[in-house]
Amino acid sequence: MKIEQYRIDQHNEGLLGKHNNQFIFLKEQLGEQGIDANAIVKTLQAFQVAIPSWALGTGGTRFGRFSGAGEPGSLEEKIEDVGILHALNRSSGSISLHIPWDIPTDANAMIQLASSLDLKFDAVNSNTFQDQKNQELSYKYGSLSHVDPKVRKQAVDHNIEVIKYGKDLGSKALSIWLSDGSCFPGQSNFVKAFQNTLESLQEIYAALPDDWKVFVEYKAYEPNFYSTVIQDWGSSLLFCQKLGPKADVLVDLGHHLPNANIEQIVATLMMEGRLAGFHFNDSKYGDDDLTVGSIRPYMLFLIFVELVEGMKRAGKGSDGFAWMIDASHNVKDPLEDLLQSVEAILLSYAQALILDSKKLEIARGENDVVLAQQLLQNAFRTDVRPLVREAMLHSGGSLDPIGLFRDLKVRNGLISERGLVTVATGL
Ligand code: AOS
Ligand code: ZN
Ligand code: ZN
Ligand code: ZN
Repeated sequence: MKIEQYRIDQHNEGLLGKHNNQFIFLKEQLGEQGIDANAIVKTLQAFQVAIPSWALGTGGTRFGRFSGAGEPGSLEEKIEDVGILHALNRSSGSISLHIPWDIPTDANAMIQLASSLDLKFDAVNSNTFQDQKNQELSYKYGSLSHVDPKVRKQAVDHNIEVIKYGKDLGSKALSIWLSDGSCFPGQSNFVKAFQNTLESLQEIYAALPDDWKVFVEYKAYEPNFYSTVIQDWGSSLLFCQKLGPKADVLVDLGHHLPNANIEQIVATLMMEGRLAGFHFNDSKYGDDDLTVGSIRPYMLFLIFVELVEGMKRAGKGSDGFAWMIDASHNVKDPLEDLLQSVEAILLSYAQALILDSKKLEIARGENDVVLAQQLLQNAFRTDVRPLVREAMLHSGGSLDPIGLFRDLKVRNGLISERGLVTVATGL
């Protein structure tokens, strides 16, 4: 199933009058504040967020899973699904694969299919948090940190194999999320676990092609509930610093202890030039993997304020970082949900882009706390949806991606093509 351009254009025609009125009104308002709406639209158009292959099917919890239908059963179908999203919003131009959930047996065919849909391959993800069929040694007690060097070697070899798959697809980064840790006090020697992990990571690092990066993701807890080897941004940064310049810290929003000041973490990592990018999602309690912006949109905005500042300081555009959605959904259509997530990311980015950062700096210098807060909240409370819509329109996307997805009955089309296939994904 492919969404033809004329369908998008036709649908846009009906919405254009209303959209133009809203955009012109906002453009005038912003113009009065010295902000160039067209420049912001261009910046938004350049922002691309990767879609993980595992978010395209209905997720579940350890209590069960309520299947969706017409979900992708093969890598080809996963690529096609991301193609649908990208056709609609023109902001989801890449797919992130998880090995061995997605083994690209014919890399050239996958590249061809992806480029016919205007897609690239984002970072490849390794998996040493599960045992696979016919796997010789178990990861029950860890992988890169394991007490047994043979298990560590197996995990290192797997990561090196993932790099090879990624190379064939044109990926430029390996993402490592390590579930290693312990469930009970006394189970693990923290120092040895760190050192074993470092040695393993060093071997993986040595196998990275010159133009590659390795992203080191941290997570406070789960599946281990007492300790995690790479538990926080400090541990992750420490590993990256010891590894070298090709290693950077990956921030997954759901991987923090409650109430952590994530925007400050982001500012610090950017200051050090060690932020790899993001796994976007939202959460109320833990690693809930909910739709981006559904619970704490103000926090997401504050994070984007730091990102915009950090990008300016580093002289980098949004293409200098790896942005990905890492969410999973139990009750929604995964494609509709991903459209909501991408929109939420762009909205926060747009709000951060209209912030008057010069005035903010002056207010800070004068300890004018009230004004500083007001500047932030003015930006956050501005309805920037016309900017995001204009960006999608200019890139050939839809003014109302979810509306069009529903009008075209895309899910029904996928069900008739694929049947009631469902895939279990998400952690
Ligand atoms: C797990 O909690 C992490 O977010 C990882 O990024 C993981 O590889 C991904 O969510 C797939 O399960
Ligand atoms: Zn993640
Ligand atoms: Zn996670
Ligand atoms: Zn998760």
